[in-house]
Amino acid sequence: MTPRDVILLGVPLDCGKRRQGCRMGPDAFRIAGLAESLSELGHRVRDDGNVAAQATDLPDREPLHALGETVGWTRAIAKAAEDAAKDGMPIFMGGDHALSLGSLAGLAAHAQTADRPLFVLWLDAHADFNTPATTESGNLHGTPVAYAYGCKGFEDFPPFPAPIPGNQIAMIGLRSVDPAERAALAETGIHLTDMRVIDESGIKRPLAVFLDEVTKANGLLHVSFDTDFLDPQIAPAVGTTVPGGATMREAHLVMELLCDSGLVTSLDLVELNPFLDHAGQTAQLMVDLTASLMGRRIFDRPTRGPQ
Ligand code: HAR
Ligand code: MN
Ligand code: MN
Ligand code: MN
Repeated sequence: MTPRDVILLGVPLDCGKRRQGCRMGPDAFRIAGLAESLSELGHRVRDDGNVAAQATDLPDREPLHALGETVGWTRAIAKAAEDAAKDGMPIFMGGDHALSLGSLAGLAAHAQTADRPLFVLWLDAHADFNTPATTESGNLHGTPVAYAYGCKGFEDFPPFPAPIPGNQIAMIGLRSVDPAERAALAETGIHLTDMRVIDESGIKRPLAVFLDEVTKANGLLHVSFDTDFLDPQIAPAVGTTVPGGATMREAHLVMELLCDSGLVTSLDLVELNPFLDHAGQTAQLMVDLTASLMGRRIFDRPTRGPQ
């Protein structure tokens, strides 16, 4: 893989849901050796430290959890994302998935300036397609894709720059989708790959179809990796575990194929809750998956098997 200028941005945001612990994520990724793993692969890595939460005087509004704080973070992260995207490949070390309200907004602004379409790959058990109006939990980590798609209901947030059309969004790994999300998704054209499709036909095909579209459009590609995409047996450090997730090899294969494509321009690593981890196993797995995305290989392809 061609060496990249990687910019690590810690985002200790924990306000997207009630259960706390994701704010320890950035340090867990650092301690698990994210920067070192990427440097070893030949990339130029810069750790810009943590993004600071931005104060806001927006009051909270029931039943939403921590609305004001989340809007403040969204502004701060969007600014950091837009700046970092000019310099290289940002990797956002979360933090819960509310982080992506900001990363997507900043990257969409960057894409607009670069005059290229922004594509989004959402690796997640969940669709995160609720709006502040439809969410039953009030947890805003369940909303970033709806914000980026331009759904109504986000009036308290900064207007999303250049909403992303459905055919530029793919979700892979789905196994927990709320009724309101299912109804809303039906009309969007978003590429939906649930776990059953993966069971029946493998994870490679839906990914390849989407990557083809990114290539044809000369798009930027943002990958948003929710730790709960992975099966909880291999990734226990998640507040909202859903059984039946991606296996170790399915996840590595996705990252290896993304690496081969050369298309990825930014990455979120979110929902890691180190407080729930077993001796750093989930943090380490997320770092290893990122290394696969950035060029770590068992062998160079094509591999010669037994003749
Ligand atoms: N759909 C549910 C809600 O909106 C659960 C969302 C959980 N989201 C995450 N990230 N853990 O994907 O509350
Ligand atoms: Mn998510
Ligand atoms: Mn999730
Ligand atoms: Mn399409």
